[in-house]
Amino acid sequence: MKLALTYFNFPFWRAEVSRLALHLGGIPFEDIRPDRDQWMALKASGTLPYGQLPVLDVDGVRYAQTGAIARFCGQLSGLYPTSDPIAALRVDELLDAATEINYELYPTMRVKDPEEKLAMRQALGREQIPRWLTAIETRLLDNETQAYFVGTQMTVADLAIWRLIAWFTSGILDGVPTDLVDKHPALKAHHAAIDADPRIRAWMESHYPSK
Ligand SMILES: N[C@@H](CCC(=O)N[C@@H](CS)C(=O)NCC(=O)O)C(=O)O
Repeated sequence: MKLALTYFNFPFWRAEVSRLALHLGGIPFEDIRPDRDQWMALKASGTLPYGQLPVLDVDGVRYAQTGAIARFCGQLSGLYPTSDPIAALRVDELLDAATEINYELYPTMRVKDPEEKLAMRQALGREQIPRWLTAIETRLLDNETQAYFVGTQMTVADLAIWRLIAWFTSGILDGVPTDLVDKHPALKAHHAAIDADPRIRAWMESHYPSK
């Protein structure tokens, strides 16, 4: 099976979850990272099913949507519970939660006025994001091990939430406090553990030396 995953050259959860799943599973894939001009050309080409990234080409056929791609890559790489529908349900739930949290932030990215943007982000940092973090942390606490969100092994849900939290705490979102996760010790510990996984560290250091 020939795979090509296309997304921008930064470790945003939408693509990193699948890039890393394939990498950790030892599944060869072409890692395509368009620059701005290539992205504009790709968008204009009409070949993106929903006009957005990420997309995954499988034997020349193009597929889209973050959650669908993450599940598929997770299945190929052993990071998705293919023989346990209940565990799969929980992984799917977390991928969908990540998508919804992401959508909370999107409107703020289109706001031109810096003060209005800051106020929107501060409100999200005070209300919606802490609520989402509490909900996600509860899922982690509900799991038997708490080392992972589902079962006793890493899944794509762990990778998705790890990168999502890295986004919130990176400081790139002006107005969103970078210490939000400090009030969620289990989530913070989970994040630190995934971040310190030697295979993941090696990937991050080789692809994004500053992170
Ligand atoms: N529903 C899509 C949303 C993907 C999405 O919003 N991608 C953004 C990049 S993070 C994008 O392509 N934005 C450019 C655009 O919409 O023109 C998914 O789940 O993958």
